[in-house]
Amino acid sequence: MQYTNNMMRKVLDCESYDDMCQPYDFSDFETDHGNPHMWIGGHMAALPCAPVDPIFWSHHSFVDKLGEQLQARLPASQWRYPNNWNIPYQHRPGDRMRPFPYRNAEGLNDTLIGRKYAYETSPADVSCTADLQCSPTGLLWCDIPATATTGRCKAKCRPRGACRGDVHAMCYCRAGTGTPRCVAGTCQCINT
Ligand SMILES: [Cu+2]
Repeated sequence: MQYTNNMMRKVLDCESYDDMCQPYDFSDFETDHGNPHMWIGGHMAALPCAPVDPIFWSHHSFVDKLGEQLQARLPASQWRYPNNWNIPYQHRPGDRMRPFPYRNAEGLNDTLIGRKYAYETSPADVSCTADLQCSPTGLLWCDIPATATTGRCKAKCRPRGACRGDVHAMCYCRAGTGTPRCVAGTCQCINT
């Protein structure tokens, strides 16, 4: 969202996590991510309350996805939180990420923070006739109206998310967490 090809190229051409953060006080990664906060304005333009705007989550998911794409290109040895004398206060590896119970460097460790996110790029052409055309990894589905033969690729919902009728294809379950089912308008993962 709001990213040009050049902005994405600047991230994906970085040679390490540290490289992406340089210079620490004003990196392109930070600036290019910050501009949509200001253009959108309102809550988005104020650090303490930006997350109350729903678009915050869409924007930051994309920023995270860019980082994940760079990580996939680099050897693991280049994806380390920097530790040197010129890192600003509150950004050092051992500083706390308030209000969360984590330190900055721990943010790069999916196991430690108990979160593992998956990202999928929308197909260039979102018209579809089958789920597999939308999503090789299963995060998207093909929504075909009852009165049509072609539909559009859309994101699935996670457990407790809303779904329609008994359209099980709208629901997503991580591997090993059960079979996705739409039950009375709510996505569930059912162990069979
Ligand atoms: Cu932000």
